[in-house]
Amino acid sequence: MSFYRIATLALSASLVSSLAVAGSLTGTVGGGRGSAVVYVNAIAGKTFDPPAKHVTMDQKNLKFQPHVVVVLVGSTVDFLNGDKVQHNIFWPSINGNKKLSHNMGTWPTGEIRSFKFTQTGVVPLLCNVHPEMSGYIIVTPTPYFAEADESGNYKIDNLPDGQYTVSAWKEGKKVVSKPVTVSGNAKLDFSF
Ligand SMILES: [Cu+2]
Repeated sequence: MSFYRIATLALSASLVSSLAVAGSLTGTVGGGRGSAVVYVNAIAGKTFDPPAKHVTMDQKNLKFQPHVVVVLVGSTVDFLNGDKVQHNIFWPSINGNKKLSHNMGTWPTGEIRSFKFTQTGVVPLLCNVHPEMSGYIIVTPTPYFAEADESGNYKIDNLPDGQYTVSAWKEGKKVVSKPVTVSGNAKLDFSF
């Protein structure tokens, strides 16, 4: 095979990879302070296995840490009490559905209680020992999610080309959803 033939083949291969069937979805979540999460809703014909590894939500210095945890539906969250005092965890609803409320109980330092989240949506975490404590679990339908940074920028990588509904959650606000067509890299902004 000639050098040119090999070079041509290499060039075609790189063209193919640059015409990748996936890209990044980027944008901003505007509307003031507070945590924000952006996630892709269903991807037709695809299901996603939740990670075997548990995600930890700590209660430390009388705060949920981190303030927001985002997990794929089916994931298990380990709720750790990292403080020297007892904490409780309960949520009054999931996605506003009070039938999905749950009280995990109250437990001492160093102990973990786990919960597998099988419903998608916003889980507002509270502690009935410390009414000022607040945190969130955001349970997403796909692994294509991102938290916005302090400036409101978000980036979801390796999103396959396609047409999706993308949702944004911002603390204290109702979830906003928008359609987007992804072909390579795409942009989508949200404002609250
Ligand atoms: Cu507490």
